[in-house]
Amino acid sequence: PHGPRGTIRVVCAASSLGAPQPGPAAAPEALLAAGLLRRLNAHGAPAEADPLLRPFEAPPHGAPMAERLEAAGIYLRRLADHVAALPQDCLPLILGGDHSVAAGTWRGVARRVQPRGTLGLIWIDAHLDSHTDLSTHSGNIHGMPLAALLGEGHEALTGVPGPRPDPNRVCLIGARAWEAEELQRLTRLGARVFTMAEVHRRGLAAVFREALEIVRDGTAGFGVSVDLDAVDPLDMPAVLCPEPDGLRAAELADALHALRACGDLAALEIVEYVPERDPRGESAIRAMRCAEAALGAGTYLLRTREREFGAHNYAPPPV
Ligand code: B3U
Ligand code: MN
Ligand code: MN
Repeated sequence: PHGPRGTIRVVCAASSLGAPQPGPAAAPEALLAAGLLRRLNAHGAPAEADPLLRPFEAPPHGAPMAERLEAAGIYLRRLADHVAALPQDCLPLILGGDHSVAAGTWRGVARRVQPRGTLGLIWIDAHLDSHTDLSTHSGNIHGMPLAALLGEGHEALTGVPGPRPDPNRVCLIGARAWEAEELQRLTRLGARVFTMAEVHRRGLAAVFREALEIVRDGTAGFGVSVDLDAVDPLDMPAVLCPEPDGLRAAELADALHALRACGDLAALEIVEYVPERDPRGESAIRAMRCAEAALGAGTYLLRTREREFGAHNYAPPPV
């Protein structure tokens, strides 16, 4: 009994507007070709994919920042509108693209949650992504989306329609490479940064449990944004900016498994995969395992299926 409702909706944010290279725009197609929908189905998570959402205008990667910001701003508004308009009882899975797409994704998701309250956010990343156009060292927009979501930075990014997440309900996990301005900003705003050092000390399971408590406390739902560069390059070399000493892929999938029990998971986002750096497809499989772990048969789907068929008529599929 798999209808269009109570399903995973895959949103293909095929943009590299925020990256120094075009690679990540090819990720959604590559992951679908590698069997993402079939894998989700096999895990009891009926899934369907929307057509690719590509930028209409993409200035060259070396273009001045003002041009890239303008193009990104137009794209992010389209992406946010697309996500906001998805049916209430589907669970969006947003595939980047580089991480700049998050500045659209989470405004759109926050609009879906808004009638019930605010949105919490878990940001799993080697980096903090909390620069503005004024503080950035690299000029790359994928280093700015979290600051933008929290209301700081260029209007092209901060002005995407939708509520901001409460910074006190934002947690970062896996950070190990940042510039001082970013950490200062997040500390001032009140976000919780679980660095890689803390993950090593306490273990990912304990850190993830605490992060879930923070983002679910007083919110109407929460999202998880997975930048695949959070994973150690030994396991996940096919990313734009590999940083040594990261999470093990299996450890991350284990932690994400906890999301199956979260009926208030509002969306999952997976970004920064670069297919051209993955000739044997191993990084793709590990990326897809994150989605399977988080979105396989569990409370979220059970709840939406119950809504569709009535609690007494619905038998969950075998896992
Ligand atoms: N903080 C650096 C590095 C970086 C951020 N996000 C990625 N890399 N993927 C910057 O470019 O802003
Ligand atoms: Mn990132
Ligand atoms: Mn990153």
